[in-house]
Parts: sequence; structure tokens; C-alpha cells
Amino acid sequence: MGVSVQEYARECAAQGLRGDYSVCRADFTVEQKYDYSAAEQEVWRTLCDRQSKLTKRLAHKSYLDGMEALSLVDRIPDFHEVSDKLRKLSGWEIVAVPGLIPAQPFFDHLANRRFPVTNWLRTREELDYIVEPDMFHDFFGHVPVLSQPAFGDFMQMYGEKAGDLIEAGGGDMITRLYWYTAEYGLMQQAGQPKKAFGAGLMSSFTELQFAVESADAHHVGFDIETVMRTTYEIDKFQRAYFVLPSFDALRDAFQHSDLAGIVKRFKDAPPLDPAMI
Ligand code: HBI
Ligand code: FE
Repeated sequence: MGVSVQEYARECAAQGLRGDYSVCRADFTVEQKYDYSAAEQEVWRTLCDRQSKLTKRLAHKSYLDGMEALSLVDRIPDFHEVSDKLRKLSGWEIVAVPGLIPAQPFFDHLANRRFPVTNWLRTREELDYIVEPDMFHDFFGHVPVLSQPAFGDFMQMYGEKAGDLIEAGGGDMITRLYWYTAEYGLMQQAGQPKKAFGAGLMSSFTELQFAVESADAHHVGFDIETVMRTTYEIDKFQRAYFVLPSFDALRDAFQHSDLAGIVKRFKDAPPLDPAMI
């Protein structure tokens, strides 16, 4: 195990991260402690009501099916209850964490079909934008599509392989793959224009509309090597959005591509500019 919880807790406090890391277990998980105030429940419902108006029109059917199956919106979800439902759908469960955790334990959780979900919620003053991923981003954004078996398989394999690929010098490339799929991915839908499923879009009031509906959004067909080579934006709208044919295609590309070969070939090459691909 890399950095210790105590060390990481000190770093997070120094950086002013919000979560309480002092109570983490060695794998960085905590108990959810279902003791949210009426005000927090109200913030949750406000966020879900507002965002659901957009997702019902702009989110991919597989996201909406997952949301339906897990019924997360009428109150702050109980992590154990959701894990029980999720396990039956795709073998995944969720674990509570105080916020961002080191890459290595994060990947280890994914490899074991455990998705880390932040256990605190933004305040009503932060409805539109928040720096760190909070429970709304993680839950409303990431969890519904984990109910889809092919995407769940991709995320599990991603967790298994990420460590080795980072060791081989592919840190940026493996992060880009997560970023352009799990965070900002779009996907084709039979008989419909492409729709969004990435958590960064599902949990953003403004960027979801831009990514799916704006003529200025730059849509690029998914190609795993191009994704791994293309840089991304941290706190601006993406300058490219990759469009998957299906979750099966994502899983199969990850499973059958020579990822180590791609890392070896391009780890020291200049990255691709998203506007130019
Ligand atoms: N920690 N809780 C949490 N959630 C994430 O999505 C997350 C993380 N730590 C690192 C991380 N994501 C990314 O840097 C991955 O690419 C490793
Ligand atoms: Fe995220």
C-alpha cells in the first residue's frame, strides 16, 4: 500500500480538502453515517430535480435505466441499500470515502467492483460548480451506469490494468481514457442523436447541454489510441467529446487493444490537441 492514511490525511488537510480523512480505514473507506440534515436533503432534492430535467432529454438510455433501477433521487441515498440493488445488476457496490483518494487504492477498489463515493454533499451556495467531486457528482454522475454490465466490466478491468500501465509511464494516457469515457463520454443511441453518460456531464447543469446540443461541441468517434493521446480540460468545457458506439465496444477495445504497446509508443510523444483531432 503506497501512501499511508495518516500521511494522506495531513496532505489533504494542508490542501484544504473538505473530507475528514482522519477516520479512514487502511483502504481509505469510511462509514456513510446517514445523519444528513433537512437542509442537506433539500440540497440533494434541488440538485436532482434540476439535473433530471436535463438528463431525461440528454442522457443516454443506459444511464436513465440505471437511475430508474436504483431510484436515487427522492432523498440522499443509503449506500448499503444502493449496493444491494447494484450488486444484483452488475456485481458492483459502492463504498463511502471522504473525497479524492490516492490513485492506487482507487484502482484497487475498481478492480474489486467497489466504486468510491464521497460521503459529503455540496452546500446550496455551490449548486452550480464545486472544485472537488462531492456525493452528487459521484452518485448522480457515476453510479447509474455502473448498473450496466458491459460498462461495469470495463471499469473493473480498468482498475486491474491501470497500475501496471502507470508503472510503464502511461499515467497521463490512462487518466485520459477515464476522463473521456467515465467523466465526459457520449454514446450513440439507436434511432436517436448521440447522448451523454459521463459523470462530469451528468452532474453539470451547463456542460451537459453544451456537449449534447451545441453546434460548437466537437464530437469525435471513439478510438482508444486517440483518446489515450489527447489532452483534456480540467476546469473548462472539453474541446473534444468522444462518442462510443456502445459500452460493449468500450469494454472490447480496452480488453483487446495492445495498451502496453500504445503506452510504449507514445509515452514520450507530444499529446494530441483535442481541437485538432
Ligand atoms: N478518488 N474518490 C475518488 N474518486 C475518483 O474518481 C478518483 C479518486 N482518486 C484518483 C482519481 N479519481 C483519478 O486520478 C484516477 O484517474 C486515478
Ligand atoms: Fe468523477
